[in-house]
Amino acid sequence: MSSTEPALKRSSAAGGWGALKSCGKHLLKSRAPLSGARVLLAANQPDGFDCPGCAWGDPAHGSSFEFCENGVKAVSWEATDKRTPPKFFAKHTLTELRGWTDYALELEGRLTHPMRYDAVSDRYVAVSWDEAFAEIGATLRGLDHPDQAEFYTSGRASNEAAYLYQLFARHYGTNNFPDCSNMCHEASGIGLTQAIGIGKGTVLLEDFEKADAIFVVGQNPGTNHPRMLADLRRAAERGARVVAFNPVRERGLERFADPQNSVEMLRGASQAIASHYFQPRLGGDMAAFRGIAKVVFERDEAALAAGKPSLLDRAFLRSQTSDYEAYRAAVDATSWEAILDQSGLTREEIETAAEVYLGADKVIATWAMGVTQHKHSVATVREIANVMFLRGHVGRPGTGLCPVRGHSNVQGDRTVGINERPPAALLDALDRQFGFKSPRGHGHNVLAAIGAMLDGSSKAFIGLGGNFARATPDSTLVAKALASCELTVHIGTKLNHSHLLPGRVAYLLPCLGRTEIDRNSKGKIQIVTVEDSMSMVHGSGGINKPASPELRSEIGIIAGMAAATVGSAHVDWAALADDYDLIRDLIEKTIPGFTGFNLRVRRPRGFMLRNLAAERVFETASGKASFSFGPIPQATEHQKALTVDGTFVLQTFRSHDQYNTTIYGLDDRYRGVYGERRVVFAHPDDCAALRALYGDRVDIVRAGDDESGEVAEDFRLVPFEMPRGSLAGYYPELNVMVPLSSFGELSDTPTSKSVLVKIRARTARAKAA
Ligand SMILES: Nc1nc2c(c(=O)[nH]1)N[C@H]1C(S)=C(S)[C@@H](COP(=O)(O)OP(=O)(O)OC[C@H]3O[C@@H](n4cnc5c(=O)[nH]c(N)nc54)[C@H](O)[C@@H]3O)O[C@H]1N2
Ligand SMILES: Nc1nc2c(c(=O)[nH]1)N[C@H]1C(S)=C(S)[C@@H](COP(=O)(O)OP(=O)(O)OC[C@H]3O[C@@H](n4cnc5c(=O)[nH]c(N)nc54)[C@H](O)[C@@H]3O)O[C@H]1N2
Ligand SMILES: [Mo]
Repeated sequence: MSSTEPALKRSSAAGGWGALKSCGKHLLKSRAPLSGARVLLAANQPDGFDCPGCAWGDPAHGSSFEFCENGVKAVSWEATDKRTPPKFFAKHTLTELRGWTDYALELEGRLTHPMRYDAVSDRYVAVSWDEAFAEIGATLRGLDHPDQAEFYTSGRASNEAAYLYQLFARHYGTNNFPDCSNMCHEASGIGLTQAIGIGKGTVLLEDFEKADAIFVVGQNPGTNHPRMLADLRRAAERGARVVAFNPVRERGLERFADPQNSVEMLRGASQAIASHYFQPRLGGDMAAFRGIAKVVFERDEAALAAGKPSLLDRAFLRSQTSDYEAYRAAVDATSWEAILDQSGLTREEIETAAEVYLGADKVIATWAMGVTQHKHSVATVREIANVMFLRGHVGRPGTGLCPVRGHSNVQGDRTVGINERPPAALLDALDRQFGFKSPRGHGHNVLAAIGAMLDGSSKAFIGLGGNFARATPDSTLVAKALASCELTVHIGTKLNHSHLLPGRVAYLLPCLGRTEIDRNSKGKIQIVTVEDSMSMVHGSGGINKPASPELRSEIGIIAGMAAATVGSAHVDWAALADDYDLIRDLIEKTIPGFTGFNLRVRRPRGFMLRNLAAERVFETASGKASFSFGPIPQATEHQKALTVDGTFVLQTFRSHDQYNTTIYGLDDRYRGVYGERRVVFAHPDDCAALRALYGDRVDIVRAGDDESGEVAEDFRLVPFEMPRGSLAGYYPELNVMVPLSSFGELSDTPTSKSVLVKIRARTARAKAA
């Protein structure tokens, strides 16, 4: 790379001493050293709690604590001994608090009391739970129609909480379930359902021990799925190829030092992870995979011509797939010129990737937000599946499709009914079980919910966790949307920006976190369950004393609101909240796959939900694994940016010190950034050119079709190994740049990984400040 910049200061390997040091720091900063250290030992243990850090699976064998730096941060952040009691709110108006960063807000610690917004003093004031439930119920009942209410879920909610939540909303009369997954893996769910008949991955953790090649596409596991890195490392050690596709050179994908390996730690050694690292243009993955398919077909033809056996899994293609011929024609019709321009890779690179693919008997493909947050994400997911079908890499040990989920229970929430387009079978089952009539019309996803709040057709927002105002695109508009509501209710553990945008009636309801002991009225400890990325369902029980005696579980809060809104004639909400086994019995009766739920979940590692695609039973329209056969996009945002002078394509990603909108610290160690978050990464040559024009600190302005003139002010340019014409910066600071009008085809997912922007000199106002 032609670099005009000094070498970047970056730690040499992911994990290692840097990770250990960082853990100690976070335990201290969160003021949770003692309970924090104890609580860590219970993470992902059979009788402990499920780590809220990510959705990666737990090993089926061996029970030693899997060290994970970012799991430590997630756990200790919740186990802090800092509190935001009513007297904190007495001191600060919401207007004042809106001026704080989310980092500062969360640093204040755990919420302790149910609070109601008082518009006269512009403050939250403590109320009793009963008062809160009564007014929420009355306000919901007072709306003209249940479809005027939005029931948002963040994917940390347990199966039991999510099930009760959807039951409440459907009983009340709406399917409005905007969900964090709308901004996350929606394209994976849709693309996989089309391709293999189920919107989940087909891979078990054991498959990583058998694969010969693992393609990791659009994902930064070193930061976001550190426990996956351990599996990749083991695979690399036994000689499997790990092939990374990422425009940005991510340290965590390159090298990893295992903090559990003392010899390695002392020697400062580390293991190379990726055997191959390809840096496509943003949104260039579909083209790259199409290129791989092109090479595979070429090589197959050559093999056949030479009288050798076919390189394809002909038996699988013939008997178990549909539209193979159409796909083949689509690949033939795609020119190399288009593939190379869109992917930004060279023909040699694509041939190398194809050779790894062809050289492996068993291949796994994993992916995350680098694939799902573009306009053509569903098509990209399907293209990955297409390529995997060619050699039968699904439903065979050591092979499979693996969308790596984000929130620790985002997959489970969907399984138990958080779905704005519910299947009729689910609604029928609920109606039969409870004797009410569920609403049949489609409800709102995140984008539709924002639209409805903005145009006044939705008037109530209930948030089961999450930080809606910060996680969504177009932050300025979304703030307006929330504040214009008749009712806002947020169930959360710590204060965040969404809580500071009250509707006319507004409540902030504090709940137990996953690490905390949840006792029922008889003093019995209750457990909840979650489902990981490998469809394993297991129990989770807290071990810490609750942050405040006033806290209720999410389940208790939902039950309280529900009883006050729809009454208890059809559902005995209080009984369910007092015994989660009863909720699991209802899940067993109404959701397929949960036979013997209460028994099976108490087994040490829980149980796996049956995944038919993993058994090569494909519940698609054709009854077969289905190839897609559309063209690659005419032009990606990155290609467009390269043709317009001064325009860049921006992706928003996560730093090493954050969990989504929760900021743990201001460092991004693997990318060499310390003590700041308002940075924008660019190719060294782009960076030098921009600096020459505007200096080191710049503003970022929306470009493309968007005329809003939104500006993100005061970012420092940082050179990085990434393609020309692209920029990268942190979510959520840059969410103001993501327009509501730009979203994925079929998925409606905001295009957080490809936004057209321009760079300009700092504004006069900011310069003066
Ligand atoms: N510590 C920690 N863990 C987390 C989270 C967290 O914030 N912090 N968040 C959780 C959640 S909800 C989720 S969804 C996951 C997110 O996990 P990731 O998907 O790893 O999250 P991002 O940081 O958004 O990183 C996306 C990666 O994709 C790359 N990328 C961007 N565009 C493209 C593209 O067009 N093509 C390719 N090939 N690559 C691209 C980026 O350079 C970046 O490395 O992590 C979960 N785990
Ligand atoms: N620009 C841009 N935007 C993005 C993304 C991106 O890559 N770029 N990624 C998207 C993705 S993948 C996702 S998943 C969404 C995430 O969107 P959300 O899920 O809405 O956001 P989080 O930041 O995970 O939510 C954090 C809040 O959850 C609350 N919380 C924490 N633990 C608990 C708990 O146990 N119970 C309850 N009730 N509350 C709790 C705390 O109050 C905390 O402030 O953001 C999306 N937005
Ligand atoms: Mo996510």
